[in-house]
Amino acid sequence: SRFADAAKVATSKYPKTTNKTIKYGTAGFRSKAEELDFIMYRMGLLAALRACDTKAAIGVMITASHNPVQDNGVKLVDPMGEMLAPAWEVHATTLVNASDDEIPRALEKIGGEARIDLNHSPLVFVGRDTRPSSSQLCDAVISGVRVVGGDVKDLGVITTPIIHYVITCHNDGGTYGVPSEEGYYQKICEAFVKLRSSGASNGNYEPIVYYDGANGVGALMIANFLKHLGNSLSVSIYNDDGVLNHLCGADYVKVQQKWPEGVPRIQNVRCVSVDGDADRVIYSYIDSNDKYHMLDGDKIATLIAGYIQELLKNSGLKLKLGLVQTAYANGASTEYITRKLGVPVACAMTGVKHLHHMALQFDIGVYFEANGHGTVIFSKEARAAIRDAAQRNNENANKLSQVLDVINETVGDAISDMLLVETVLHARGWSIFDWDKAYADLPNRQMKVTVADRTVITTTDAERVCVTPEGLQNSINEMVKAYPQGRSFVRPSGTEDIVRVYAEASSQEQADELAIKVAGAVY
Ligand code: NG1
Ligand code: ZN
Repeated sequence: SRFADAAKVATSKYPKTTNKTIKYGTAGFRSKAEELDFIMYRMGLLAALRACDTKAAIGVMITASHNPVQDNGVKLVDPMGEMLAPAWEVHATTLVNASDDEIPRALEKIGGEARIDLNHSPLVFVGRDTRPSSSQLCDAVISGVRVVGGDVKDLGVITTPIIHYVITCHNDGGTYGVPSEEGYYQKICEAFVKLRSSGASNGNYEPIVYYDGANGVGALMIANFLKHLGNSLSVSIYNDDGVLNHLCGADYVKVQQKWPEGVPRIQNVRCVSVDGDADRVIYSYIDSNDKYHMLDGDKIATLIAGYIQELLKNSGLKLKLGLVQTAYANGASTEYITRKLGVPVACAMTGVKHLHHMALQFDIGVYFEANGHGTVIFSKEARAAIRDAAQRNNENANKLSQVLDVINETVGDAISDMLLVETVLHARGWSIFDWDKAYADLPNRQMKVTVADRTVITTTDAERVCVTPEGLQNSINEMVKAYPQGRSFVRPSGTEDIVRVYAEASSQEQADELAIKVAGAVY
């Protein structure tokens, strides 16, 4: 077989170390770093095949995002920056579960099914986060690509959103932007600086943020952005050399609802927390009464949607704006955006690929997970209409056109999202307090439950309703009834071997109580 070497290298350098069945999940493959060598190698093989299949460059990102430093993971990026196509998720699962000897046959089969052209010379971009394990795992990916004759462009330590951007620009011939890290900083920062050229302060808005880098790649990369921001925004960087995601970062702040360690606890300062690969962002602040407040993906989404809606209205452009959330969106945010702002809301399953897909139904789709992962996407027609009106000196369309350049449409980016939030606050003359008071979050609680087999739980209606095990949804309904403004749902995690429980109610005590009760019913 053409792929005979792939088996040889597997046996000698990257032998399979487990017989457990492993699945390509929401975030690709993720586990303890020491279990990943053989998976990485095989993902290198697969990426090369996918590149032949699409006749375009493919990306491989090595990261376990917000998970602890001992973990790692890998996910493939498709040619236009999308998540890997579902059929290839199945191929990934097949390839990873084959024995070392079966690799050539598995590759033949995948190649045959996809009818790929093996004469194409595959190109694969690889990138990795700052985990100590990432460099070695990256070498395994590179071996995989090379063994089937592929070329590698190693982007080194980089954020997830930058690799998505570079892949997109490379494959579309530079239409979306210059296909390099530097091109990314330039595009985004130039637009950001222009949008506040009349002065960096405005009303209650002060151009100062504290930045919690989660001790990861986000802490390194922000420095590159800052080189292009001049005096337009002052960013104090914290958490740039401790343990990754430990007691800080976007996931910690969101789930624990706590101020990140390592950032000075100063009242009324905006603190921006990113996660371990810088694709999620959460804001928080301490008010004048020393009370802690957290502004999550829902708050960010409503802020952005509200601003875009206003620019659209004032520009006279007739474009359909919509917001996409998941079941984790705070009930108060959904209420606010539908009733107060009159922007239509759709609910998608967890995982950005589902949100992204659903956002395509709008001319302008804002999508965010409550955990701070999200962005805004524009249809081709919407983009053309905005650029065209901007050229005809429509002032609001011109602003919108610059806002478009601050956004990474290929995938959510913590840093680009931060610059977008800062842009809206600046335009409105708002402090973080002004932003926060748009609506009050319903108190809520998230819990993890470990069960023998999480796949026995299946759901429908964008994960808001449990189908199996039988009777579970009825029990949840009964429990929820007892709580004013109560809402709760359970779903198996797509990234960890656990079941997640979510509950909200009119007080924190009640939300906690409801979550514990529902968790009890799952266990
Ligand atoms: P799972 O483990 O399927 O809940 C988590 C996040 C998702 C998404 C993925 C990928 C929550 C509740 N879930 O998925 O939103 O970010 O990880 O990283 O935050
Ligand atoms: Zn992440």
